[in-house]
Amino acid sequence: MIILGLGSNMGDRESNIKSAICELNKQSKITINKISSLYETKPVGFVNQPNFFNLVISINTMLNPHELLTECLHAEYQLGRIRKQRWGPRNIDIDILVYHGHIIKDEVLQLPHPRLHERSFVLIPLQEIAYDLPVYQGLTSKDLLQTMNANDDVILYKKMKLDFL
Ligand code: PH2
Ligand code: MG
Ligand code: MG
Repeated sequence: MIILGLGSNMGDRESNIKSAICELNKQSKITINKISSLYETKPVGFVNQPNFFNLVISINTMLNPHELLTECLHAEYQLGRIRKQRWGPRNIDIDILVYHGHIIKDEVLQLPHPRLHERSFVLIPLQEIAYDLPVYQGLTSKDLLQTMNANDDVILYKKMKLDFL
C-alpha cells in the first residue's frame, strides 16, 4: 500500500486539501483508492500556529518513490505552496508516509515517514483506511494508537465526498 498524508493550516483549509487531491488525481499515473475523513488537529512541533486539517489517502501508482515525491511537490507548487518555516504554517503539505515496504533514507526522502508512529493526526485517519497495515516496526496504526494517551488533539471534522473521483 502507498499512503500519502495531507495537511493545511492556512487559508481555506478544506478547499486546499480537496484541491490537492484533485491535482494528484489529474496525474494519469496516480490512482486514488481511499480517502479518510477530514480531521481538525492541534499543531504538533511548533505549537503557536493555527489548527490543521489533516487526512490520509491510499493510492496506486507505477511511479517510484522519488518520482512520486516529485509529483507531490508539483501538486503543492500548483496550489501556490507558501511555507516559510520548518513545521510552521502552510497552505498545503503532501507527504509520502508509506510506500509498500520500502525503506529509504536519503537527502530528499525518508520512508516510512520518520515521525509517522508518534503523530496521532496521521495514525487516527490511517486507522480508518488501513487499520491492519503494519507501518512501524511491524505495528499497525491500531497497535500504535493503543499505546498512546487518549487526547482531544484530533477531532473528526467531516466525512469526505469528492465528486471528481
Ligand atoms: N505538519 C507538520 C508539523 N505539525 N501538526 C499537525 N497537527 N498537522 C500537520 O500536518 C503538521 C503538524 C509538518 O509537516
Ligand atoms: Mg509534513
Ligand atoms: Mg512535506
